[in-house]
Amino acid sequence: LPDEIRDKVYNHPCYSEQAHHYFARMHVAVAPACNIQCHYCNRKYDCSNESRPGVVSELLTPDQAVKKTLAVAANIPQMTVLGIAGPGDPLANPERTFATFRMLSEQAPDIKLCVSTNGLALPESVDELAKHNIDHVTITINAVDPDVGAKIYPWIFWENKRIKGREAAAILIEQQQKGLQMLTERGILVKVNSVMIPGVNDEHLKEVSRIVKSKGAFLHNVMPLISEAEHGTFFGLMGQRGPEPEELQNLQDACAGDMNMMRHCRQCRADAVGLLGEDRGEEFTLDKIEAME
Ligand code: CLF
Ligand code: SF4
Repeated sequence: LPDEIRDKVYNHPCYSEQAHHYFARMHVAVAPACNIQCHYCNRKYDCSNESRPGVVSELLTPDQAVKKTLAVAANIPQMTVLGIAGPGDPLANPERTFATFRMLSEQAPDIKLCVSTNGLALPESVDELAKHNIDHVTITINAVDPDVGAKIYPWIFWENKRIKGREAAAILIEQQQKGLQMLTERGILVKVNSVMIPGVNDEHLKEVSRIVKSKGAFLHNVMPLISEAEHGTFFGLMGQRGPEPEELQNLQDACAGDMNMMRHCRQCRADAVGLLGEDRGEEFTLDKIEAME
């Protein structure tokens, strides 16, 4: 890797396979609202942009989030990255998300800031992201074809209107691709997350991988749809299954021909704390942090 990129990834546990053994990340759940609807989301829980659907995260104000981040950083020295990944879409909550980033870049300049988004509001947010020295942005891209997208996204909220169907998917896809290009032009590393939905976008994700690579995405993370009855339904129907581990691996292998693939994602929750795969969130809930003071 060129030095400039190595500097950005060596201590980011999601962007470097190596790093995830030694460096930790934490999420603060400051972003409750969302501007789109995904069929696999039931809104009561975390965004599966990044997070395991079906978990309720501790929702914080920006001030509480800063307090929590500083307390965790004081207790977990390997904590290098603070991410905002839900429970809704961070960029659909710009005041809360950017207030958190602004305070942290002043009070804890050594912590890297990271964000994950569905991409609808990304183009209008790129300047602000760059202002906070954000080097890592994840966009969840499940389709590049509006006909496929329409099967995944029933509607978006766009220019004060609810738009449905193929038209909605086309706008979302255009915004995602535009945002991706704007970020890579500025040297911001982009990871693309895709949710693999058997029979809906599984074959199509190979094309997604080729296209995002050609636009400069650094890493592609294909995650399995987690479908359990209590997490809601897909298309309003019970029984949309998630992929088998072997199907997921075959797709990751097929994409790996032209793209760096992330294979160590743990689909962490919107308030996760610690090394990937170890969740220490329970040790650092707000009441426990207040009790430490
Ligand atoms: Fe969080 Fe996401 Fe940043 Fe990582 S998680 S906002 S890029 S700091 Fe990482 Fe978790 Fe997988 Fe996300 S393991 S769900 S890829
Ligand atoms: Fe749910 Fe996330 Fe989709 Fe919004 S982007 S509808 S929070 S899964």
